[in-house]
Amino acid sequence: MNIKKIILGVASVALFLGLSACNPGEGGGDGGTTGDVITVGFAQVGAESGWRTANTQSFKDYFVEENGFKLVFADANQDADKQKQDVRDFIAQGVDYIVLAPVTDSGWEPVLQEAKDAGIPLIVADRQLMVADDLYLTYLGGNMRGEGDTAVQWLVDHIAAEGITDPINIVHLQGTIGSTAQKGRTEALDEAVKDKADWTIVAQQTGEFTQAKGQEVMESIIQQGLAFNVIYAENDDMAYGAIDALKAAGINHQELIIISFDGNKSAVQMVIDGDIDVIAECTPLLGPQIADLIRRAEAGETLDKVTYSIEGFIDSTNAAEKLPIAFGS
Ligand code: GYE
Repeated sequence: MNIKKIILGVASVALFLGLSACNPGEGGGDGGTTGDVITVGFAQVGAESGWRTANTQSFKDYFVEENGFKLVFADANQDADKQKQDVRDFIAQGVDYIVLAPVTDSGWEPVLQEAKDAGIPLIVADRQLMVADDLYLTYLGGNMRGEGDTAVQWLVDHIAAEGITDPINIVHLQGTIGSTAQKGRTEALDEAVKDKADWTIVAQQTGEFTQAKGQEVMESIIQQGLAFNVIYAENDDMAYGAIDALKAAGINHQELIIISFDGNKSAVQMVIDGDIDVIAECTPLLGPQIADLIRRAEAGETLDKVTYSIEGFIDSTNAAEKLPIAFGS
């Protein structure tokens, strides 16, 4: 079942890099402002994945003085409680804007209310929040449920195109439980499985978006002797870890259908090499686009509440063309 064939249907769309119009030195609220420079506190999730590293770099590269910004960076180390404290520290410092990439999506009302009371606009980036609209300025990032649907639809099309009649037994490696990245991608698969008599999730466990945990979980699944022919890994790093575990156990991973998310350069190369079958894209290069939103807010524009990145999928039909523009390493 080593099948890397042409998938018709959904056209994949180039990553939206969205370089903003240059308008440096504009505006700046009060408190924390140095001259015309806008001080932005960025509450980042952690450093768990290649996606995250590229995301952090995108902010650090763009939010510099020559672009009219000063970045104050906080790393929550994947700890949702620490992250709430990080945001409170930004409020205490009186930064001009807060950008929050939330580890998980709940329990944010009190902190967001505090930011609002302090008059500090807060932009949610990368992962969404389950809060009332008036508690934040805007959201920019991936449509996680959409990405999950893209991956599931690819599998449906693949099964049809290849005439696969075997039951579909899926190992599901989930991201950080309670993050919208996990919830959206998981819901898409769960719903699809509910609908299809011959699809089964044989194991569903978090690998916390890390390579090490992805490998560990896969090792234990192999030890349990479960039969599976599909791996649905909610990011590239867990897919790398799972593949390492399969190789170590002498299982030919190229015989399986491996589905991943993100689109790091090495993962795109693995699609070309036949190690991964499809990646649902998710761009981490959000820094310049967030800067653009801040400039527009400074200019008094009313922003859309939600802006989703343009995302498609990467498989054998387009990986070679995606490789040179892929993020990270
Ligand atoms: O897919 C994963 C990272 O929130 C979209 O977080 C992000 C996810 C991304 O750790 O690699």
